[in-house]
Amino acid sequence: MPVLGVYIIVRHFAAVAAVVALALGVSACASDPDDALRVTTATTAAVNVPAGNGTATATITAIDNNFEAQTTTVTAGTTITFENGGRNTHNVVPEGDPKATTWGALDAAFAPKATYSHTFDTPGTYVYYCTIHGTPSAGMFGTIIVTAP
Ligand SMILES: [Cu+2]
Repeated sequence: MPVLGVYIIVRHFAAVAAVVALALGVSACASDPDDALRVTTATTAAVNVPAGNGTATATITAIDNNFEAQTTTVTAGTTITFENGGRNTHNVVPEGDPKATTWGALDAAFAPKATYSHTFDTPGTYVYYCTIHGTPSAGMFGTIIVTAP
């Protein structure tokens, strides 16, 4: 039946259109400030000091819009490099230090593809966030746990 065939084709295109609309919607949301406080899946990473005199390093990547890994555990003395792997400008700001005077990188220093490194010498828990897309406890935030060597 030709009518049924047309109906199936129409239904097929409707499904494709829905998928395309969904993809465009997701894409648009990537730069939408409204999704700044969306719930993201927590991720963790642990880095060990290499044997001998090697310098331990770790990388935390800012994507649109969260930090990967969200929780990073390193040994004191580890240099952590933050890289902006997203398309949006982000920043890395320690909790309680919104101008990043102790460590961190503000917007101008953390555009897409930019990197910022800091060596964490003192054991402790360091909460940081992006002031554009998060708070110290929601959205684009992360925790660095520095353990004693
Ligand atoms: Cu951000």
